[in-house]
Amino acid sequence: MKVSNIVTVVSFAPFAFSHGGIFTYKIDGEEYPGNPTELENTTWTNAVPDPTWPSIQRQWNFNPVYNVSGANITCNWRGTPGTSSLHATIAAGSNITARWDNFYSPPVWPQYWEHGAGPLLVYMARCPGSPSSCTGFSPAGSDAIWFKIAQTGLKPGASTLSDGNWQQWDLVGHMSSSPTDPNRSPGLTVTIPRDLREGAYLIRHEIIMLASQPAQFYPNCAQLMVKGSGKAEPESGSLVAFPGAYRADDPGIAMADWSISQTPVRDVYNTSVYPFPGPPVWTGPEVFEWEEDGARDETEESELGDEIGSHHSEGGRRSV
Ligand SMILES: [Cu+2]
Repeated sequence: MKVSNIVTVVSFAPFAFSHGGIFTYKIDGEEYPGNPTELENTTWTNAVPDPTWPSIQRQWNFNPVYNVSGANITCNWRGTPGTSSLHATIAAGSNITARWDNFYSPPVWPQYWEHGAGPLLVYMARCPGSPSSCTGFSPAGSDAIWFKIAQTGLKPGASTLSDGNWQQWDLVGHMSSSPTDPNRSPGLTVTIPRDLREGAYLIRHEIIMLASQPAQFYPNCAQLMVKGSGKAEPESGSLVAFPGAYRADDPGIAMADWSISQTPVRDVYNTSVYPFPGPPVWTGPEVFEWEEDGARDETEESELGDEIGSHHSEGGRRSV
């Protein structure tokens, strides 16, 4: 009896422990801890967010979301702010870095993400009011308020959809095999559009895990107070609702399958193009001028976030 219990636990552990989410955000060198309390205080399968935890992050659950039409696709479960609802101040044009953890217990530093195959996508939504505030605001599927600011899929030169060919693998997961390497999981850095009108915004990071049927979605939301003199707001064609932005039969979602990492690679995964779900990336009204007159190169930093935004802005295709 005892032996069979142990065997069960050991064989189940890799699946039970290979989920997770964002555990920290970094802006201008300042660290904003996420809301991991539910993972430390309760069992893995019965996680309950602690609403008293002060954080910029919305409450969330460690398990993946499977239903693109359900309420949890918006900002995970519960997706609501805690009683201490904080906003992190960030200047338009600045970078924010998110780092993921699979919440192995005991925690292993540096933390990293277990999955490899699938894209990373980042959205923002302006919260209502004047001045706008995200406290108490929970967007619904009827609110077409989300715009995509960045997405990244396959690594340059990748020719199949196997695990190690994705940016997910390097940025948030397995870049270094040494557990003590501080660069093991550098996180995902993106730039807030530099002309974005100031105000309170939700930022929604999302990992889609494609080595599963159906696909697994890991959305995490956090509250930002964007400062700046810009006046830009995304046009309606760039705005989508969650739920609503995705369909289970979108090509980049429907392709999900456990066999994605198997060799030999199935024909359908023998490709250098990943069809991102959702709208095109919106980085502000000037992006096309910059590309035409070449000034973009002078004004853009070489930050990863800009690369992600600009290289993937045309119809969601990797254009490296
Ligand atoms: Cu998982």
